[in-house]
Amino acid sequence: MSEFKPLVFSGVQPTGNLHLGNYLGAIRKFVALQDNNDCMYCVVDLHALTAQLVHDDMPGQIRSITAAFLAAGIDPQKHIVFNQSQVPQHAELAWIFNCVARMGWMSRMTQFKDKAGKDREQASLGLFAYPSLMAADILVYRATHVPVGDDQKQHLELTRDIAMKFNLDFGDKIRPTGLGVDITVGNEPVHAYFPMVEPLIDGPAPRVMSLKDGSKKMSKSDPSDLSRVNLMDDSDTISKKIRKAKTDPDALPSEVAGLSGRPEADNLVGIYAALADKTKADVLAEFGGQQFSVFKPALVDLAVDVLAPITDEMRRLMADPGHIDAVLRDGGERARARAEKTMMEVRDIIGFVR
Ligand code: AQP
Repeated sequence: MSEFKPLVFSGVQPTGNLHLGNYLGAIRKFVALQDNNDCMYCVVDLHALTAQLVHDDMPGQIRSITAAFLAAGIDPQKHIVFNQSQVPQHAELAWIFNCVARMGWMSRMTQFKDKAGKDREQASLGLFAYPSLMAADILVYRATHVPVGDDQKQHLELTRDIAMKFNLDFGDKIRPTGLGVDITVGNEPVHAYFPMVEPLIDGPAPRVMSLKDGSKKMSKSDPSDLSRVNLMDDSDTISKKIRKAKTDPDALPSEVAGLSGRPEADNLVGIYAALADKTKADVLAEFGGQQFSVFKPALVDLAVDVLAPITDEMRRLMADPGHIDAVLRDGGERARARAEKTMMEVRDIIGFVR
């Protein structure tokens, strides 16, 4: 093989209502990428156990994320849509990566620190090892590109570190198999089995912030429902949340530089730009000098225009769980075949007898 075959992979946890941050940071990009790429989109249900072990309605949560993928426009026939627990090879590779990753690397993960809170002794081992499973999710398909929100950037850097250490540690074993690819990392030539993944984080809203506090990420686990627009919110609720969103008293600036030091204004302009497929500069060219009393209703109209068809389609799909399960079963079967191919090679590289 002379180079890695391009492949897009990403996942979303079934841990609650999807919100505008998940949509703009991840799902909208998934849809855009499917025109020119081979894509795999995964409901990462094993990861959901790190947030909370027992879920009231795990099947419903998995189906609702799948419905969001389909309602947003992902084609499960051309691409692969599946849930992680149907492909046990993710967990197998994660164990190997647990042995590759170093405690020091994992201890630096800010998401673990945020989610574990003050009482780290009580955090689960799974929460600590989460990024190692995420690396396995991606690399079990030797995926090359990963669309995610900005909050996942550090985990993707760790994925590269894990891939690099595996490639270097097993370099002498990879070469005779003929399975590796000659790549250059920095100035160093490496014979790599696993690719160095490229994060796809760009766009005007890589980190959508809370509607109540421009310094906090919009998040499923925020106790205030007013902090986020959920994909299942109806038009009145979207309108109420955006009208109540925190802002400052000044008019919008005409230049992007004028947004600095104004996190709430910056966030709303970023959301508008992402929903309209424009840049922040375009949005400010239209609304610069206007008060939020003018901008917010325009943002409400745009958000409702974009989200309402997705919400309606999600509701329609959720009414037919049998169809969603069939999509996941079909995707799971195709994903397992790809993952098993990688794992046969990895087992040979390591030297497990089979
Ligand atoms: N606020 C955000 N802005 C942009 N992208 C975001 N993502 C999440 N929040 C934002 C992206 O959505 C994808 C799926 O995320 P996830 O559900 O797997 O996990 P998460 O990042 O932990 O999401 P939440 O909503 O913030 O959940 P909690 O509250 O449980 O932590 C990822 O690509 C993520 O970057």
